[in-house]
Amino acid sequence: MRSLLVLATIGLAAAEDGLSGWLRYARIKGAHGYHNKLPSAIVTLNATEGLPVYTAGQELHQGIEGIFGKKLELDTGRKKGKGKGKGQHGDTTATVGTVAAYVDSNPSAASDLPELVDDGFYLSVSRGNVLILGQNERGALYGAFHYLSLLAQGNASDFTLTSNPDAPIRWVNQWDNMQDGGTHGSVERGYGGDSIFFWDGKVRDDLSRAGQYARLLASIGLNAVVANNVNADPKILSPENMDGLARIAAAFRPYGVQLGVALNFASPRDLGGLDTFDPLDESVIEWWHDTTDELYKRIPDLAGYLVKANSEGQPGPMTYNRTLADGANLFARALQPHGGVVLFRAFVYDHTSLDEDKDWKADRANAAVDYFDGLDDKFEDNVVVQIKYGPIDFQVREPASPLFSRLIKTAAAIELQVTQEYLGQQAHLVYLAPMWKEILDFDFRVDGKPSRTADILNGKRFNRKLGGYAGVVNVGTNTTWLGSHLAMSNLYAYGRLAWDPSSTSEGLLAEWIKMTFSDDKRVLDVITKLSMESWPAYENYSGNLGIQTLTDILLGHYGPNPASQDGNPWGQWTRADADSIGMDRTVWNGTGFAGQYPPEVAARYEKIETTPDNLLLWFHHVPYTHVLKSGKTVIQHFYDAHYEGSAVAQTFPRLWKTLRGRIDDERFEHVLFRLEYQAGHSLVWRDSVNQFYFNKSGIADEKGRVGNHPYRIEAEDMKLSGYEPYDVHPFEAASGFRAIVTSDNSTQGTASVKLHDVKTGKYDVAVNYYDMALGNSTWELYIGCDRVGKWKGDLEYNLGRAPSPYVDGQTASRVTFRGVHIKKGSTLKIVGTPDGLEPAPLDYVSILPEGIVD
Ligand code: GCW
Repeated sequence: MRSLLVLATIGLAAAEDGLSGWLRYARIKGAHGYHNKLPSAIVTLNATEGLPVYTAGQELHQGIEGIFGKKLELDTGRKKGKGKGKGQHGDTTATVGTVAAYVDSNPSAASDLPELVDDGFYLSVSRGNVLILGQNERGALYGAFHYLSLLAQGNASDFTLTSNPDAPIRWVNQWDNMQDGGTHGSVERGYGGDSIFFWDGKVRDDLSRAGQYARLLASIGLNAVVANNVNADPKILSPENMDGLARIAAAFRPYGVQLGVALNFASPRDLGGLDTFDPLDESVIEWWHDTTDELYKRIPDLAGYLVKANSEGQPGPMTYNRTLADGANLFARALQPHGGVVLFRAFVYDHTSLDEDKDWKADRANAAVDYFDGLDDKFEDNVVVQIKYGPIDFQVREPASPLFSRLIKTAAAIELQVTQEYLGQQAHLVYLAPMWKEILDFDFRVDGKPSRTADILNGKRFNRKLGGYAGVVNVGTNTTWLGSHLAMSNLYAYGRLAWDPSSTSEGLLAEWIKMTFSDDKRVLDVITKLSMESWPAYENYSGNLGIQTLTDILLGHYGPNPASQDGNPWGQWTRADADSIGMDRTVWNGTGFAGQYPPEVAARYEKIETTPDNLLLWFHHVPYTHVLKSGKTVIQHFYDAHYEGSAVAQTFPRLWKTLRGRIDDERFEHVLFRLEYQAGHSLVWRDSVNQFYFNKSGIADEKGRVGNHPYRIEAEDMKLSGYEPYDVHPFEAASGFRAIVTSDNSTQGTASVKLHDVKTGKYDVAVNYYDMALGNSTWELYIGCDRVGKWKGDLEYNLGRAPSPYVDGQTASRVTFRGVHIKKGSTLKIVGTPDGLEPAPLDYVSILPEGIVD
């Protein structure tokens, strides 16, 4: 017991599972020295248990005790505020409440207080006296979290700050299914475990994680969560589930986070038993009004609705030849009496009829602007059109969606994706703030005037009241929330950017690192470096020059598979052939997409010369030999970028290892495992994409690397017993296009080779294998009689990325044994033991001299 207590008070070496995210309130260095700069008591004004001002008091209490070991007196019974931050406690006080509650007791203070908008706060710290005032209760909580964030970063200096959110809509979308199973399991495109909200078709009994989630979200200024998937199950609106939703809303309420609900457009028919869901039909209108009233009876502060209509098989107004505005307004009108808003998604396209072979001008990228054409003045005031940042679908690089510049009267929100669907699924570190910033800072030049995306979203550019941000987050029951500790920087950055899009990517990272790990300079430097290099590296090894993430778009959206982009109606085309590549989206000769932008921008994208290299293939179809502004040809850029990007990924685990002992072992090992995996998988990406385009174009790599791997021994070239060669599909997902698999599912296989050409010495031995989600094969590597290592094919349990049953670029993985002593002429042997339907597949072994990775 005693030792437990000691551990708890030191708080340093304790294992951490990530559950409190950046809100750890961990003791900081020299904590005691701050005590005289801190308040001695907390006073909450008009606090009601279960509402944000009350929560703010609790957080301040808990936070200051955690960070500094100073226990404050907490006075929650106070009805009236006192003088500026001074309590009756003799010395210093932190006072927290709404402006109204404060002014009520100090009418003369009113003139000194700044203008606050909804959710804004005023914070003043003066020699331990702290005044935290919110425009509303939620704002007061935001102010408290802000103060605590500074304290956790070791900043207790005097200052005053007025902080207003840039935009009112700062929502989270969860794509949580009510039922596990189906094509996506519990959370669609979620890589952090099952839904924290739903199980077995119902709202979970235990919603403690929902409350903890709301706490994290409130601390970064996010104000609503749509808990169920946009591919919505009509049953979400059954009376029992409405009761369940009310429980979720209750779990959120102490943090000022409101609940939103995603709707299935056909609910009046599929749940309500009507014979139609036509948005202009009286019975349908009435059904939605009644249902909305029912919901508000249970959840008076419901934020509103989110609707995906006429997209990817979902029903919508166009089923009845009605417009998208007719659809959106149906919900908007039902919500108006209650003050709710409807976020209506612009992600509308037909995934069944586009044909790139028949029609050079067909283009999915055109869909949103086409479908919303002519509707700008047709929407009710409480409709916000929610637009994905790019015109296709969360790719590693897209131009900003032109729809932002086409809706002048209609409010807009940007949809960003925190869950890394196309960006490594949290098994790869990819810090997304720099990418989001590029989109938010993009200037559309509407009417030749500055028109940054962020200023369109906050309503300033077109004089609108509503607008903002929606982030697809998809946390799950995993204690890391997203499946990876480092991925949480994306959630942090998302919330903070929605509050203030002028924040810098590095600045946000630094805050997050200090609160999540420590303010140790080395920790700060290493995580900053890794994170800031991660998006460019991922872009380099996944898809360059605006060609999109060259992933398997028909399966898990994870591993490389460039061919899957083309030849299907999903419209994520590259139009790669033997000579040329890229989508011609020009007006003069292509799909016309470039013309959807305002004239200045349209003119820039229309011409190759003025299109930036990083979007060249998004807008233009060019020969592989086309020379870029950089002076390289397109194909050589591909080769080089894939080598450069994967080389950067090799540095990640090495750098991370320098932090051993500077952060707790639990998180250290968890992250190291992922970074090692990423380094290996980045090589799979590099080789697959390079092989693919080499094979297509027949143009050799000037530097002689592609297809030339002198340190590799292909498994299919080894002496096999119980193993047999296997042609991999897609071919480029295997070195030499082939792998080996055990001859049946129950007998071991052996692959061996005599190392005649290897000089005696120390080597890193890397083995590339495939870890399918069909079993847990075991592999053992021997050099001579010594077993160098043994590993299991259990990544499907250890990495959250989408599971796959195939031998392909998604399951291709690498394990490396370092510093292995090898004698010339010794025998290398791998014994594979299949399990379930996984036949211990092997691709190749690399015997690498020090400093070489291939
Ligand atoms: O990115 C695609 C995803 C789908 C998703 C859809 C959407 C919820 O692959 O899983 O469905 O977009 O955004 O609606």
